Amino acid sequence: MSELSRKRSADPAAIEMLNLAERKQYETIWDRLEKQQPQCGYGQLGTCCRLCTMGPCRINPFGEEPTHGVCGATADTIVARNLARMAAVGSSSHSDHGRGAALLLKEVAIGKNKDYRITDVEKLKAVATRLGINTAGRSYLEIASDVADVAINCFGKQDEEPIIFLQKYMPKKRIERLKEIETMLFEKTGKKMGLLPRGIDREAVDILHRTHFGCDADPLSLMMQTVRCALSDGWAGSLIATEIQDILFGTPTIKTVKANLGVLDAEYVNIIIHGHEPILSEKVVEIALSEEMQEAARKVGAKGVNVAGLCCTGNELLMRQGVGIAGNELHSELAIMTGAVEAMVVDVQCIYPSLAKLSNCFHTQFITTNEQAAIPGAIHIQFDEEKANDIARKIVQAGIDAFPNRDKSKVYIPSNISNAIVGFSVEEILKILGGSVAPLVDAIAKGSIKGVAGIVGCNNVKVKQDLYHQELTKELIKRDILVIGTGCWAIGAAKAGLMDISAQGLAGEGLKAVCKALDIPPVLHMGSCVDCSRMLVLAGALAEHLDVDISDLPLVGSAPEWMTEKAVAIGTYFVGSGVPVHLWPAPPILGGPEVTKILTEGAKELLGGYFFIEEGPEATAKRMEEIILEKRTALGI
Ligand code: SF4
Ligand code: MSK
Repeated sequence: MSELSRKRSADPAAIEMLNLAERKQYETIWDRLEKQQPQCGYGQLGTCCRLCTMGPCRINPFGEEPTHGVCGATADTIVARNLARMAAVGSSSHSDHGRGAALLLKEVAIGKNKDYRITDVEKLKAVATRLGINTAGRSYLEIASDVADVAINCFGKQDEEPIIFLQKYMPKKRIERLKEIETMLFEKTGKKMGLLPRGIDREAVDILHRTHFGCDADPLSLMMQTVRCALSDGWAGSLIATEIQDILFGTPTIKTVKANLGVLDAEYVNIIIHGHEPILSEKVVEIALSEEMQEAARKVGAKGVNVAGLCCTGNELLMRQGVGIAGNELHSELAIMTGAVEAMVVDVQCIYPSLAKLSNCFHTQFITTNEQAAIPGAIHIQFDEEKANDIARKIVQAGIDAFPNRDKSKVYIPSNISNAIVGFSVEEILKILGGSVAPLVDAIAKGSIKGVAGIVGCNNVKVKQDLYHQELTKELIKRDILVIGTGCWAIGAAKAGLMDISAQGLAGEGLKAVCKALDIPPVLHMGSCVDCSRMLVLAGALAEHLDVDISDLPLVGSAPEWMTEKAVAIGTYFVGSGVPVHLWPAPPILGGPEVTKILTEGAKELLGGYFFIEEGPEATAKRMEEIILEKRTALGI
């Protein structure tokens, strides 16, 4: 085993593949990180600006000249503008995903799209009821049409009222608190600083406008708009994606799945689906598993077609269809290197452009499908929801056609595979609790469960893959803190066996007893990145049950290996919802002392939620536990 590979990943399957990469000289994302060293210190601190052509400008972090950009912008202004733009991009990515789901629901409801259907009528009615849409005596298609209209309206409405989804899902106490902060800030500063989002598209455009040359230079005002934009993601864009995908494809139910590269099967045509939106991946799975395609695969000498997921679209498939997951984001190159992948099919987000070049070393068809993620060197098969069946057939056939070109001498699939119990939608959690959050609240009140930690986010090649995810998770459950989460963290936890029932043995006595009684692992998979909205809904249900604000609850979040702008949006909407959030690596804000203070101390006072930075799983778990204990004391439990 190469020392280098072991430094790069905590996952034994990844280590094997990294050894292979080293032997065969396949370039990986880890190699490219090395070539980037030393990385720019100004960039890491957030103090470089290239918003206009008088720049780029950089601020000296040691207080020497230059202390201002050419236009006079301070380090704090530059840091705040950069962070706001990150949140706007992250929110936009999630929300545009939600828009796609809403538009598809409308097309299905009015009969324009015949390739998709509504799978979960019960969820449709529940969402409609929550939104105040009449369901009595109406057909489910009529109801779906209205739900889609309400969702679509959240994107483009122009009035000043808060977005309907947020109004109907966010607990009243949190809405009131946000309103009070708006009023207080106005009284104190004379400046209008809104926190309640008016329209999903509007809040992102607002950031693009106010960060244009010569607009908002006030760190506080910039940060408040950042929170508003992020809230439009969590309580609307992402939430719309989750709720409508449940309606279209089914609300996840508890099931056992397989995780890690061992889900690939050398005797089958292996198709990996990577990206984010289940609109594509659900269809590819449905078509790939059809008898027609299985037979086509047998004709070329395979035993059939095997579909595996990767990243968040993998999480969507695993939650709803029980499809095995080949890995998280840092596994995407490694999966291709197994030489056993006939097609890697991608839609949007978290897809390395490097995959095109790497696929050329193999017979792998690297297939892009979305005009928002075209990648040079890939085979592009444009997806179109109205012709979904035909296009999915073409995609699967491309994989089958590649099978005879597989070079068997290049095939190496690590045998690592873990069992994971997944599918913890809020509906399933309520079901196992007997229909209400009361038993969970009781367990928290008694102290068998001290609190709940939500861990989310990516792999980041700067952090040893999965190590922080796994060790932090173990440290928390050992301390009787229930861990829930999504995204690439969830895949890391699944690969490490932390979502297996046997993980109960790693939990503290109190948490273990609760998990045994409910027959669940101590680490719950709640879905993809957009499904962080499920955690908000759960937090909202707990808060409403106790008639407190979310910020009063013993809840804490962490993104210990984060890297994308979407993670900035997620972290910020948790903070805006009242949840303290740990980040590692440190975000690019440390060059702006005022911004750092606003996001840590200021946010705590204003919002109840705030960011904190901590390095190392044990220190982080300790700090998260302290926060939970503080909240418990304040609640008098
Ligand atoms: Fe420099 Fe100001 Fe232009 Fe930014 S906006 S590049 S700080 S002159
Ligand atoms: S896929 S945003 S690398 S979690 Fe959602 Fe993973 Fe982060 Fe992408």
